Amino acid sequence: MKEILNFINGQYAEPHANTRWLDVFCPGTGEVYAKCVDSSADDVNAAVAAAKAAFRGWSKTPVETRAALLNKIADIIERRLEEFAQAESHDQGKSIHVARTVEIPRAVANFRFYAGRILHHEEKAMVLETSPVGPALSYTTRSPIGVAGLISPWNMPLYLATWKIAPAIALGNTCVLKPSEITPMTAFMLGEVCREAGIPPGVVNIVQGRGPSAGQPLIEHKDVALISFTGGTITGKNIARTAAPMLKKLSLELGGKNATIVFKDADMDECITGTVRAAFANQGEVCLCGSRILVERAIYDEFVQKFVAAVNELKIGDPSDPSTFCGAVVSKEHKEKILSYIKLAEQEGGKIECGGAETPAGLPEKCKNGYFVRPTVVTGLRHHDRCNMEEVFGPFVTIAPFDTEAQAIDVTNSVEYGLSASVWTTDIRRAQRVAHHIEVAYVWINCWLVRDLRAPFGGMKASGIGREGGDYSVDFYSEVKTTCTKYY
Ligand code: TXE
Repeated sequence: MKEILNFINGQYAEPHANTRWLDVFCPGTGEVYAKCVDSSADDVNAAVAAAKAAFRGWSKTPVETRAALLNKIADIIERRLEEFAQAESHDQGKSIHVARTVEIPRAVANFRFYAGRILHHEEKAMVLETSPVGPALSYTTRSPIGVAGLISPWNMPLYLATWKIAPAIALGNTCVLKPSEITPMTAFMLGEVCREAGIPPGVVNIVQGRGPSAGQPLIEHKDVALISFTGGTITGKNIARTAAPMLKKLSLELGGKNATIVFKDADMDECITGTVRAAFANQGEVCLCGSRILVERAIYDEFVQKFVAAVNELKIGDPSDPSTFCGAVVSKEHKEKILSYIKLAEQEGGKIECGGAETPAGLPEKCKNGYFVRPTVVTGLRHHDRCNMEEVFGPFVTIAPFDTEAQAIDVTNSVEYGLSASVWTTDIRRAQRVAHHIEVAYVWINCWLVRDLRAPFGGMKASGIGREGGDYSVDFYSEVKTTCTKYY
């Protein structure tokens, strides 16, 4: 059976005598297909020590060299794209089509983007004419910070791990990544890529294992200067409790309960296609998925009927089949969590319009024990019901009517989260007004999940602290210094 090891100081670390192992499941079949090291504080300490030692050299490495090395990582992942896509789909349950066309290409783009970004970076200098000492020249410089602790989730494993690693090392930091213990495979493969690319030992370290055993010692480590975390809000709060008193730089990208707001003048066909994708892409396991659909009452019945008809057309099944839209959800435990919300929706008086708790029909024999949940649409719930307030993070969506723009805004803002929303209308002034008044960090108008690496990304309220992406990542992964000199 494949053994997933830590990658420390440029090599895979041999398991020690008392290594604890975790089973790694293939969500599409329910079978254990690998075992993964459950690292301890000792492993984390070794990784941080390697990162700290490597920082001395890497932080002084010219940007041209760093950029070239990042581009080499991108080239190798691109060359091995199919292998990475197969591994991601097998490990996570997502459709191979999504892994091939979106997620692995995005991992490549993460490295290329930050390679280019550091080559084109400029800082400001200015002459301060009003200085009491006469003119003074003030300029800013940027320095790497040290060892970055990076903790990534299971929904887009390589995509989100590289979203953190690429800017961290591009800006001259070294890093220790702790991927999700549920989906360790592609991060494991990344170690080999770093070695082949010639990344100096210790610049990228990967420690595998569970949050309490491997993640906690990483965030508590005194030599870890900054932490970037993507995951659940409860874990994020715990990380903040640990890191804040240690004055670590912190970026938290947490959960969401995102509204999809549909006005009666929306282009119905475009809107149905877009909102179905927003609800069920990657089995609903995207923090940006629109899981609460609010529809203006005049078109509510027509919308529900067309939306449900479109959902019934989605192909659910074998993740390795490129025509599959919804693959398996990530784990048995996560499947049970989603099913518990389907049950709760009924207890709260909701009507299951399609989907439900039964296993989907027509699965191939090899997928009989996989973790599949039918895309489920619920109507008839009240806005304050738990199914409308809590993040489910699966193929589960609610639809409810609204009467006025003000009500749509109030309902959107009534949850604790503030990650994203989409607004569907042909009235652009209304769209921009609504976008302005809703408490979320990312709004799409007549589209969903159009992402650009230059755009800031993060959440407000319980969806997180800070932004990453483009200049925001440059700011997060570096320190700015102002130097002021008497000019003449
Ligand atoms: O996430 P966790 P879980 C949401 C989603 C999901 C819920 C729980 O609603 O159902 O969170 O998922 C590491 N110190 N999202 O439990 O635990 C953990 O090992 C340091 C939204 O899987 O937050 C993993 O690497 N690290 C989301 C990472 O945190 C710790 C994506 C995320 O896992 C730790 C995933 C600790 N004490 C889930 N405890 C999004 N925002 O995209 C855990 N971890």
